[in-house]
Amino acid sequence: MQNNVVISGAGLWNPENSISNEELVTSYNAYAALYNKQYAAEIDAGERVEKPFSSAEFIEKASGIKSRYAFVKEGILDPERMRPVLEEREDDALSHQAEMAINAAKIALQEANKTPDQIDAVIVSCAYTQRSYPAIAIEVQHALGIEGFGFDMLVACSAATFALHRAYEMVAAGTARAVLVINPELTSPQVNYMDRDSHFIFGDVATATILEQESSCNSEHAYRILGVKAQTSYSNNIRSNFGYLSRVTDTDPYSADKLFHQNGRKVFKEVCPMAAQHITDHVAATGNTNSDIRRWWLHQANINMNTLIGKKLLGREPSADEAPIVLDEYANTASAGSLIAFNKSHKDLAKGDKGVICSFGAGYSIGSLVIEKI
Ligand code: CO8
Repeated sequence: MQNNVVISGAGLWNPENSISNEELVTSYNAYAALYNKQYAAEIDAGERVEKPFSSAEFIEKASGIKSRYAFVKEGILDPERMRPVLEEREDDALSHQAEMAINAAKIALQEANKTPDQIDAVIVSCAYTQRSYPAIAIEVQHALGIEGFGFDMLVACSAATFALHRAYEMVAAGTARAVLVINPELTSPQVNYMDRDSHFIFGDVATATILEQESSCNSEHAYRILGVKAQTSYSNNIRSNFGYLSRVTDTDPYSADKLFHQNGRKVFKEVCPMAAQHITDHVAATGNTNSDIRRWWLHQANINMNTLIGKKLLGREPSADEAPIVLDEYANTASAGSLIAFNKSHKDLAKGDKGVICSFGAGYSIGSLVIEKI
């Protein structure tokens, strides 16, 4: 006997600081000019590669990104630093990621009409956690006064959807009455702001979602989960070698391979057909066809990817109302993109409208939920 499971609340929090393409390109180009001047002799001798210049027009055209939020802006735009400046906090102070997570969680709790005593589990799921243990989820659980248990999950781009799947299973099985899933995507510390190909891609944000039994739901906007589907297929095309072994492999823990890097063209080519097929199969498995879907809350990595996937799903380009885009304001926020889109555009749906939340990217990983407004 399975419980019907609903999404009963969603929360979105973004930092105050925004960085435009123009600001980012100005600082990158100043850095590149400094670099090329400093290593002019080696570059002339063919021993070192000259840094190419970046362009705001390229970024917007190739990705759809116009700006991104940064948890801390200081340092990112400094050509002598090219990474944010975060202060280290004492062990007994709230951690950076827990702070982001709590900001989003409070909104989700309010939207779901739930108090902390009605939540049985907390999952913090994102592309990176700032420490191995204790789990950020347990810190959040403690700070919010939630009983039960919490744990962290890392699934890169699909961290949010895969965590929603785990929450769905717990609520369906009755091992938790309600679960709080949070995605504090603090990506800026892992962005290589010295790499023209990727310096513009990511932004910081936190999303949170409450899942609970349909029988206990008393929120204004709730969505029954009709099905969940996940798929992974190993690929090195999106990779970060950052990890705890750097200390013993005697390698530079801050070298470029320890930061986000990708073969963007290959990712584009390989992930789009996989994602479109995955979604079509999933929608069919719930007894629907793609034309029955009122709204598509898709992963937000690149606007051209979303257009292509939309065309494969519908046989035509989806409208902004059907498949909302948040990339322009938020950039790629690792796993949170589809949920930012959900947060910003779900309240206008009518009872019976169906939608798909879907992530795709690093791993490769694809995760989806088919939902219906109740
Ligand atoms: N300014 C000017 N020119 C540039 C720039 C720039 N900033 N960057 C590249 N170029 C140049 C290239 O060098 C190239 O020049 P040439 O033709 O002379 O070689 C030319 O522009 C075209 O470059 P590309 O072929 O690379 O350009 P694309 O049109 O393919 O666009 C994109 C590049 C935008 C990266 C695109 O390929 C893309 O978005 N692909 C999909 C990427 C994707 O989905 N990635 C998944 C991201 S992973 C994720 O979502 C979560 C991971 C975990 C989180 C990590 C947090 C840090």
